[in-house]
Order: sequence, then C-alpha cells, then structure tokens
Amino acid sequence: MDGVEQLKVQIEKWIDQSHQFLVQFIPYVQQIPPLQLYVAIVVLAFTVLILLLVPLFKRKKSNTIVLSGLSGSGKTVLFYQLRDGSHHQGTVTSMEPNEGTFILHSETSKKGKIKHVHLVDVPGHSRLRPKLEEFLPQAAGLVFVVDALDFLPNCREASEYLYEILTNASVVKKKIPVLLLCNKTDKVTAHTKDFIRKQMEKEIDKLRQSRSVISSADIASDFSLGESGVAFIFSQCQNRVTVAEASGLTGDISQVEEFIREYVKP
Ligand SMILES: Nc1nc2c(ncn2[C@@H]2O[C@H](COP(=O)(O)OP(=O)(O)OP(=O)(O)O)[C@@H](O)[C@H]2O)c(=O)[nH]1
Ligand SMILES: [Mg+2]
Repeated sequence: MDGVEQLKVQIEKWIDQSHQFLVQFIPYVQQIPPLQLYVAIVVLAFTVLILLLVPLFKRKKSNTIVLSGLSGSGKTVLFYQLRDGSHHQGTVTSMEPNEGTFILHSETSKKGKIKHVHLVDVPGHSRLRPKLEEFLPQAAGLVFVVDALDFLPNCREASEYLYEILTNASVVKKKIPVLLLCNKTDKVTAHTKDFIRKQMEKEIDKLRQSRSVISSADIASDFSLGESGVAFIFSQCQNRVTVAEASGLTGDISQVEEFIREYVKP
C-alpha cells in the first residue's frame, strides 16, 4: 500500500509541474505571431511524417544470387558445395530450379552477424531457361557458370545465353553484377579464364552485329551491348562483369564465395 501511496504522490507532483509549465508556456505561445506559429507547426508535422515514411520506402537489399549457365556446366554441384561443403555425387540434369536460403558452408563456424544467402540454381536446359526471368528482378548478383573442360563445342551456345542475360532489362537497368565462372578447373585440360573470356567476347561481338541488323528491321525492346564500331569487351557493359575460376567438384570455390559476399554483405 505504501508503494501505491508514493506513486499517487508522484503522479500528483507531475500533474502539478505540467500545469505550472503550461501556465508559463501559453502566454509565451500567445506572443508568437500566428503565421510563425503555423509555419513552425507545419514544418514540425512534415518532418515527423518524413521520418515515419522513410523506413517504409527504403528498399531492403536483396540477398539473392542466381546460378545460370548451360546444362552440364556444374551449377547443381556448385550449389551443394556452397551450401553443404560437399558435392552430392551423381547430379542429374535439373528439371526445376534449386533454391535455398542459408549461410555459406565455409562461414558456418564464423561468429558474429552473417547474412543468409538466397541461392537459386536455374536449370540450363533450353526449355527451362525462361525461368531465369523470374529471378532476375530480385538478383543481387548472377554467376554464369561455364564448363572450362568442354568449352569450345559449347562456346557459341554459352555466349548466346550470356548475351541474352547481358541485354535483359533487369540486368541492364539494375546493373546486376555478373561473374563469369570458368568451372571444372580441377582437370589439366581445362581452358584458362583469359582464353574463355576472349573467346566469349569475340562470339558476343559477332552476335551483337547480327542482332543489330535484325533489330533495326523490327524495333527490338532489347538493350544494345557495348560501343558501336569497337570490338566488344565485357568492360563495356553497364553492369560489372568479372571472370573467375572454380572447381565445384573439389570444393575450390573461394572466388565465387568472394563474389557472393561482395554483393550480399554480412
Ligand atoms: N571435373 C569436374 N566435373 C564437374 C565439376 N562440376 C560438375 N562436374 C560434373 O559435371 C556434370 C554436370 O554437373 P551439374 O552440376 O549437374 O550440372 P548443371 O549445370 O546443374 O546442369 P543442369 O542441371 O542440366 O543445368 C556432373 O557429371 C558433374 O559431376 C567440376 O568442378 N569438375
Ligand atoms: Mg543442375
């Protein structure tokens, strides 16, 4: 009961103090010209409104990384290697996108705040490639996996697929960073990343020329690539395109992990 009494006394004291404050404050407010008062109230209300609305419109940074590339390039092996640190022997051609939100396996023992990565492995089969469009608008980065072992016979098809990605509206407008990942470097016969980059740049240059002839005939909605009159190189793209090497099979994936962490900040 003693506590309740004390609280009552305290509340009465507060009421008294606020009454005294109002008695002093009202004559002061009355002295202020009404126009100034209204302006002050409007400015105050506006500031509060902005402070309340800003967090609502602040877009949350995406944590989605998309794995794409031709069928057989090693996306699914890479997905499991990033998630579990093992390659799940016996992967078969994927028929559905493989999705997961997790902490990269190499970071599971790290302490402190680590952001989960939403990784999507989009099948490379030509009929399933349109699925990629669904994931691009939310992508923080895209890894384009190339088979460095069996590269030459697939160079044209891989370049065509990459060309489509690099001219995709979401990729261009949102400047989605792309990592050209030369995979399967565990074998000595694998081509180097510089060779692969140059070959693909040449192939994309040819595609760019043939497509520009088509697009001038039937107004294309695509974005054009590179600078006209100059041979195409990846550094001409609006978005950042970098090249790296990996072996999903042996777990040599540090360069792709670095790329992911650069765009999905911990
Ligand atoms: N030597 C070697 N082989 C690999 C590597 N990564 C994947 N492979 C092999 O390549 C084949 C295809 O790998 P997947 O990961 O299933 O290929 P994918 O890109 O998911 O193919 P789709 O699902 O059809 O789009 C499998 O036989 C793997 O064992 C690698 O780093 N080195
Ligand atoms: Mg697969």
